[in-house]
Amino acid sequence: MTAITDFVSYEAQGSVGVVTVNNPPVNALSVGVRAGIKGGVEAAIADDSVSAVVLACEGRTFIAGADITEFGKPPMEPGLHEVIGVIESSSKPVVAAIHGTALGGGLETALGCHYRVANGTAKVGLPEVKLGLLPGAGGTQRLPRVVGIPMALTMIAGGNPIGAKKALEVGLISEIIEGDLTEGAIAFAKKVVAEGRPLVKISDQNDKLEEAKSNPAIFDDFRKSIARKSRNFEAPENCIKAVEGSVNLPFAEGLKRERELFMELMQGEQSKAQQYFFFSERLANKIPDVPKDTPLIDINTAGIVGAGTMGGGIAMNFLQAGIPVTIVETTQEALDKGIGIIEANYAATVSKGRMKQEAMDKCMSLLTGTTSLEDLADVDIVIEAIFENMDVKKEIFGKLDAICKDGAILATNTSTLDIDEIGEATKRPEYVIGLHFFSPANVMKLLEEVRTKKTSATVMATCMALAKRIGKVPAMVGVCDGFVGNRMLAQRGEQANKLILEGAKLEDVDRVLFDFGMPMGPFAMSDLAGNDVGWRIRQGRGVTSPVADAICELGRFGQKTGDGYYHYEKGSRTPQPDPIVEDIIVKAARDAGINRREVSDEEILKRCIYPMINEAAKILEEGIAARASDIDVIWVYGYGWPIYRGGPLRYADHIGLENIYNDLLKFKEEHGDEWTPAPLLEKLAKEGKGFKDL
Ligand code: 3H9
Repeated sequence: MTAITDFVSYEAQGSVGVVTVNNPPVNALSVGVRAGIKGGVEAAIADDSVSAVVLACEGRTFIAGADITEFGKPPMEPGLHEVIGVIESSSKPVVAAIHGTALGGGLETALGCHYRVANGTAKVGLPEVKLGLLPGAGGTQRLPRVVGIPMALTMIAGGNPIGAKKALEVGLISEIIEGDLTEGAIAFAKKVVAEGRPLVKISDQNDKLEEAKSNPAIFDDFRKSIARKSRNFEAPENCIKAVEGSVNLPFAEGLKRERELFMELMQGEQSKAQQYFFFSERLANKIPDVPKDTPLIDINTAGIVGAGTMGGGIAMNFLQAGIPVTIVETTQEALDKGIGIIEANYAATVSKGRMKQEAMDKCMSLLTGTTSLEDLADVDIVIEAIFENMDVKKEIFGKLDAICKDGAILATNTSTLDIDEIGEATKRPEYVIGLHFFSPANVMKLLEEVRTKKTSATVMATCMALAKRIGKVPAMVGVCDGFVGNRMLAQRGEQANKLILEGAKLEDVDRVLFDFGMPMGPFAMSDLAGNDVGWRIRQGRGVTSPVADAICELGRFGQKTGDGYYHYEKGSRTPQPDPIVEDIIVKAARDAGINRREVSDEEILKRCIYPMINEAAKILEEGIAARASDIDVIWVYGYGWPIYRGGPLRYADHIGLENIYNDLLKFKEEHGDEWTPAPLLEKLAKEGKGFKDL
């Protein structure tokens, strides 16, 4: 075996030269890998003892793409185009042997090969769009030539990978290899030589482009089909334009077009924010004071207390991950209702073709309902998901502590209560943790994990790993009112309510935040979640909010009652401004002695977002969140903050903390001390720094 570079080796195995990449963890195409593949393939071409080449990878995956850490740095030779050029123009057939995930530049490299084989669990895709980019090494020109325009558009502008079976069906790979992949790929390469099969250069193949040539509307139809999902994103449109280039331009020109469109995105703010977010999401997984090798508790079974909307949604995550769940309710009626809703949710997914009936049956078979807490004696983790009442929660945790086996984790889904206090209701406070799921719990990706002063490292590490297993993105925070997400949200809600009293129309507040990129504004969101939820919390705390309370007093709880801040026609979710609500606002303003005025969109945006940023600075100072980027993860995955703005604190850095600080001072002058800049924000602003420098 010859080492070509530190990351790539070459070995002739009989008549086949094998080029092997070994750059853990994901074989990203750093410069050493690029140089190694180029050198390896050149060595094979020069090696008279071999008549074909296999490109394979060590470790858990084939090449998962360009090395994202190299982005933004000066380019280093050889570029990926050059490497792929050497492969494609090789005089000996090159076969890519794919396992794990061939993604981005990894798939583009494989598309430069004359043939591709994969094992049965492999996935292939071009996810660059998720980094705010497009495939920049020929992917937008080669993929359409293999799978046709409609599928290429879906894969490139959508970014989701496909499995080996599908890849075989559409001709993206030639064979699925059973058994040892490299051996299978070598045998395949020998077959190519023995049968005198051609050196398939995808760049020469144009047949699959014909359909789009005769039907150019295919692109606009596709644009329309993704318009809602891709709102405000720049990358999907550039992806479409690049694929259009594959149809309208010769291959070499198409590559140039792809390059231009790629560079446009690479230099833009959206892609930088999305790349930042990629690493932030992975960083959030690591808790600074919990060592990487902390032993984990085996989680093979889960118990859930409460089969309401949250409990049911939480249960679904575990069931889909193949973890048996015992769900507890106080009455058989409530239990049947809760289980019925879980079943109906799955059935709806099956009917939309997004889940197989067998998968649903498997999930339902893992679910056991009971009205007895005692049935949780043997589970490895319990998640309590009942209504927000400290006394009741403490009583339940006391009981669970007595019932559950030693070493079982006791978690609460509370979004408001002091989990330190809940932990003290047990004799095992180090096993108590908050697992705050976001509604709908089976859909939203965020899991805000809340450590108490006593939660053990093992419990934290276990819950971080568990989150990944059940398809969630975790971020660890500390105990405070509202934790991180809702504490910041409360600041926004307060300003939104003040703005409508001062004269802003509530539909304008919602529009400004929607246009900024949020899925909806605060009032539409409240109508969706149920205005009664906040009303109950306010009543419990003895606080009032004139407009919100007046709306609830009229039974306007939101979409579920057909009226809230907006009116909703029967069966419709479209909010319609309602004069009754405008009257309520005008009256409340008059009662409070507020002179209403025109409020600009700019003021709405700043007044809603800057107090969140200010609050986040306090959260960081208090150590409630370990990193600014964790807060960004919480807002993107828990509240739909637009990922192309990276998160509230990345956005703050983009605007500049000095600018935000000056605006806070201006608002303080106009509206009072609640606008006092947080000391951390003030310090960073004065030092000309950002949250990124913490
Ligand atoms: C591209 O290819 C552009 C080209 O078209 C054009 C070029 C001209 N680079 O996710 P994990 C790190 S754009 C550098 O926890 P998993 C990651 O940060 C690229 N590092 O593992 C983490 O580090 P750490 C297109 C990378 O098993 C560690 O690897 N490709 C890269 O859950 C493990 O990652 C993509 O967008 C990278 N490309 O998932 C694929 N990828 O341990 C991006 C990962 O220090 N990657 N790392 O936290 C993924 O989707 C997932 O990582 C993957 C593995 C599915 C591969």
